[in-house]
Amino acid sequence: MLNLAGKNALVTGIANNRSIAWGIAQQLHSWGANLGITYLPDDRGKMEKKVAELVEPLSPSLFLPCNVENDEQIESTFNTITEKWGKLDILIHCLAFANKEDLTGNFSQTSRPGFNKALEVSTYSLIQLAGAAKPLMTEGGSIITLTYLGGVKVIPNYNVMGIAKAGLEMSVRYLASELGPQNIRVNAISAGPIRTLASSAVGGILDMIHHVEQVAPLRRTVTQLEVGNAAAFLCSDLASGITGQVLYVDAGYEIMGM
Ligand code: 0WE
Repeated sequence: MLNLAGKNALVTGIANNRSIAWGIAQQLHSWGANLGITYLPDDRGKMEKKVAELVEPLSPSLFLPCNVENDEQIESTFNTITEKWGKLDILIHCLAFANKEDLTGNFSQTSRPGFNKALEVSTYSLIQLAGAAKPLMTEGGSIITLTYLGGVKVIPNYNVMGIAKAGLEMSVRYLASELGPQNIRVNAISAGPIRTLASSAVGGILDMIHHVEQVAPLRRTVTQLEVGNAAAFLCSDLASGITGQVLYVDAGYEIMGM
């Protein structure tokens, strides 16, 4: 039986009710996990209020601001986990950002600051959070991040995010190798395109979704809750032998050549 009772799970990357991280948080909660939720703070406190209202039904025992560009916020997040929980079992990394101008047009025109920003927020943050989580995962653990096919194959306009996801997937393997002896498993879920706050800001996402609906073996896209179920499996004891992997939750799209 899938059972996450007694497990403490930190979930990053919830922005609204369309976030994949929201689908994951709901499923972890439904299998009995104790949740800690982080949000990206803004100076007007709008995000804090919005995410707090959304997650209230999951009664998270921790609710913390965590901008991964801010070392103090990361330190404070993990200090709070140490104080309030004592140990961490599950870390869900659902963070990515690239400047909008770097997600369109010629990849060769990617600016150095744009490149650095995308890789800092989307790739380095996994390394950093895993490093901070390691000493807290005293009874083993499971780390999951979200990736996309654009890190393996060329997807028009994904551009610098493709490089960030390629680095992210390789980081999963290096982290899995380092943390395995401590029984900490590290895996990625490669989700098919879903309408979210991030993807809706991208031109042509509806055409991409329409394409997947024509071509994917299941003739549809996937939902946030389906990604959530895969995440629940990966961080449960049912997946105790799985680490360093990229699991495609994409209605089968990735296997197709035409
Ligand atoms: O990883 C992603 C989203 C990444 C993303 C999206 C945005 C939009 C708004 C990162 N940073 C930003 N910055 C913004 O200002 N996906 C897998 C969704 C996605 O994004 C694409 C896609 C798909 C699919 C971008 C271009 C082409 C396809």
